[in-house]
Amino acid sequence: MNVLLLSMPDSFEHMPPVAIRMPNGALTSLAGNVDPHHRVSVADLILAHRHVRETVTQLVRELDPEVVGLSIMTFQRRTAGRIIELVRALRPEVKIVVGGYDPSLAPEAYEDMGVDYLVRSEGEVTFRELLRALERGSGLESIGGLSYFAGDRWAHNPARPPHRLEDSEIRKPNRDARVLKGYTLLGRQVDVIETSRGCTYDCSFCSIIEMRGRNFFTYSFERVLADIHDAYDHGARTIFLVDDNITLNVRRFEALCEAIIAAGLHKIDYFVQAMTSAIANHGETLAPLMRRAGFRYVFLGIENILEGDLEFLKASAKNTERTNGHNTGNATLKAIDYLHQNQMFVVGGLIVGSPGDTRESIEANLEFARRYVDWPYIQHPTPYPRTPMTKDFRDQGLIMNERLEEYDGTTAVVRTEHLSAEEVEFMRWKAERWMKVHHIPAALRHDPAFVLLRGWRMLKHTFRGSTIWSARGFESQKKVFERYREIRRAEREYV
Ligand code: B12
Ligand code: SF4
Repeated sequence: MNVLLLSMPDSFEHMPPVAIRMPNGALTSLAGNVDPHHRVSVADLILAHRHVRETVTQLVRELDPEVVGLSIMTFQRRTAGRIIELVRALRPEVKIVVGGYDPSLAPEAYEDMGVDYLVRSEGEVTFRELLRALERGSGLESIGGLSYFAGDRWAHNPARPPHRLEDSEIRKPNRDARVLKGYTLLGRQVDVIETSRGCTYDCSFCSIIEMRGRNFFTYSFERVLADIHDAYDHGARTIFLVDDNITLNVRRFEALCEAIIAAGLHKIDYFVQAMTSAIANHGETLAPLMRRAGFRYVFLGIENILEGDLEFLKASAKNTERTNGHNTGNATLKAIDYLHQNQMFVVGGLIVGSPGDTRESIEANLEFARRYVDWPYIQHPTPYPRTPMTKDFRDQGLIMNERLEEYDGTTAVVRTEHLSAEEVEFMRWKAERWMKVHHIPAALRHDPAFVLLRGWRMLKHTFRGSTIWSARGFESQKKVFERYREIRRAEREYV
């Protein structure tokens, strides 16, 4: 069968396509796991975000797919709906399959969107079985994790348990299936790889637990190294490890760093997400190893520096430092220190705008970011489907905005007990732009050609809404913020 897999073009403030265009790891993994006789094409629409309609039209005409699959996050739901309409208009008989976080956690939202099949949670085996059933014309009732339109109603088969990843049933991704070009992270070709799936924590803002339960399964190092080699052979010089929480097993992570060094793959730049507690409690051995293995940017899930907010986010445990088996406070500063001592950059993941937040508590977090993080990744709590936090916000009547396309993490859609959503967003926006400017010298040293050629476009993007008048102080920052929000609204019209 001819299969076309699409990821959505919608991006958010901290991943501007002018500098960052990352592949979606789910689609190449699906492509690598269908039966080999199918012809699968993968198109990451972030690579064509200004020409979505034309690109999808051309792909559907040229590739003539019988099945089109879409990978969707919640803030991309509206764009997905428009793409589904377009594909249907171009090829009315096509079978449309959706998967990813949003369809898995809000399947009911897709029942009237012109979709034929919905794959819940992990997709490799379910999608493979679905294609087999479509080819043979056999029944769908026995395919775990599948929902489908059964003539007059939607049927939801029982869930498929998370895959243990230990056998070789889930094969490596198929990167040859990609049909668009231009992946980049600050000028270097970027790719994504996975070494594990799952997490055993239960942060209230995170979708992972509802998506797959609390568990942690790992791929063998042999597979991981082969995957890194494959990404390198396809041109990647920066690799993002998309594991939900690779630092759950620190000893394994250290062994992985050693394996990367032994395999000579440490010339690549790596980017990873980590818990502060893991880095603080094991940094003495872990951080130097990470550096030697090529890790350059570490996204730290700091979430918040104030204990009250951490409790609301249910993120205290993963931010706790331990000494001789006893809790000895917040792990953040120690973790940052270990990373900096080993010449790694900290991408500071913070969340501001929880119910109890005041102007002072938000400012304390912003000041912390100014002083200690190299690249801010500050977000607002966002009520994604079925997270525990969503229920809290709804119960307290604090959700101010139901336009899901604005649920991109940097648009405040909830208010606090003390501040409006707009005020919270304004405070973050005003502070964060300047923090980003401070990282330019470091980026210049590592990627001079990119920064010299593209730096001004990145700055223009970061400061969009500003004018000569506002720079000279003749216009208030509130006015610039309003203009920025207008521009942002227009950017969201991808199709
Ligand atoms: C890595 C990651 C990123 C990377 C993305 C790299 C990339 N291009 O892939 C970065 C850091 C850039 C990122 C950014 C964002 N992310 Co993010 N990210 C993740 C993370 C940690 C892992 C996702 C991943 O790649 N998993 C590995 C792949 C193989 O698994 P998968 O995507 O789940 O796909 C499987 C199934 O879902 C299914 N499937 C998926 N698509 C499809 C399609 C079809 C047709 C089928 C059949 C099946 C299928 O099959 C796949 C294979 O089993 C998750 C989860 C987490 N623990 O936090 C969040 C997560 C996906 N991100 C999330 C969000 C909100 C964002 C941001 C909006 C803001 C933010 N919080 O950072 C931005 C937006 C990015 C953008 N487009 O601009 C949310 C999504 C919530 C939701 N309900 O939509 C998550 C769940 C985190 C959370 N807050 O809970 N993210
Ligand atoms: S530690 Fe990370 S992956 Fe695990 S539940 Fe918390 S935010 Fe999600």
